[in-house]
Amino acid sequence: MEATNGTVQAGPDLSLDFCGIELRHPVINGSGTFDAIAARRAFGDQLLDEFPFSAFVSKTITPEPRDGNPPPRLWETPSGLINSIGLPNKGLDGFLAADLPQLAELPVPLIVSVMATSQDEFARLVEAVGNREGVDALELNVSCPNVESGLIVGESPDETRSLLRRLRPLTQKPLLIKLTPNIADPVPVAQGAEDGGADAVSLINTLRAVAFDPDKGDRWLGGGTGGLSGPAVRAVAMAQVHSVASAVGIPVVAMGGISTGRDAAEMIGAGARLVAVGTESFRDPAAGSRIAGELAAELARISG
Ligand code: RRO
Repeated sequence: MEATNGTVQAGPDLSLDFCGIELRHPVINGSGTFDAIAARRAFGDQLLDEFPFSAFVSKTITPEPRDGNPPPRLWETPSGLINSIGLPNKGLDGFLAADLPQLAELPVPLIVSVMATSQDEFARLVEAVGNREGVDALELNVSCPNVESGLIVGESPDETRSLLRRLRPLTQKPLLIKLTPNIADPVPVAQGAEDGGADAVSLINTLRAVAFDPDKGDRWLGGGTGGLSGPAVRAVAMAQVHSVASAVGIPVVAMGGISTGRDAAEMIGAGARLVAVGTESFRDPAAGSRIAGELAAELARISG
């Protein structure tokens, strides 16, 4: 198998087409869980030679800059992590000027994650980012648990369909939509997204969670509530991935506690086209490559 950076990797060929984008294996990162710009500073060009993912998903951007939530922003749970980061980012203009040129140098396709609080704002982001060279696809984040935005679009099938109908004509690039697990059933929302013209659905975002500090007599995280990720949520993600993949015709990107090739093989067996690694990358920045290697071995074993 020839990687996009020219290095030759041993093992079975896991390359695949995802929404018209050629990927060398099905393991990508979850948005906001791997800072490729900081990693390039830390590891230099070694990062480009050994990039752990087959595509890179950016941290979510918003139309205007945001500082994010006050600290503390992280709390470790048994087999999991609660975050309350609150979407700090440079805003659209800052992203286009400072981050996009650096992300476009990565040796893999780039998926830019965007979030807004109205259809007009989403449209502004999709028009500005979706027609830029170096951007291969967009992921619409309608599921962040850590910002106050009133109605979360991704909780309503009708709102989700209507958002996709508005955005679909604005770019030729594939539109992924990241779904929330914090509803009774994600299937109608996924179907609304497909109906509206989404090219793929990503799930799950984090599960709404709180850590309480009895000494303080208040919630631990500066933002109050947070989102739980890591192995603790994997069985929940599996249930939702399985039901959504059975109900829609568009590809599913599965994430939620994947930390081994076996976990990835289970999600793919349940109907996912791609898997995304998130929390595990905080422990091991090379986790994506390791999981892709383990997945190759696992799939070879299953197919006998
Ligand atoms: O920045 C965050 O706090 C955040 C986001 Br945008 C998201 O989509 N999911 C999450 O767990 N945290």
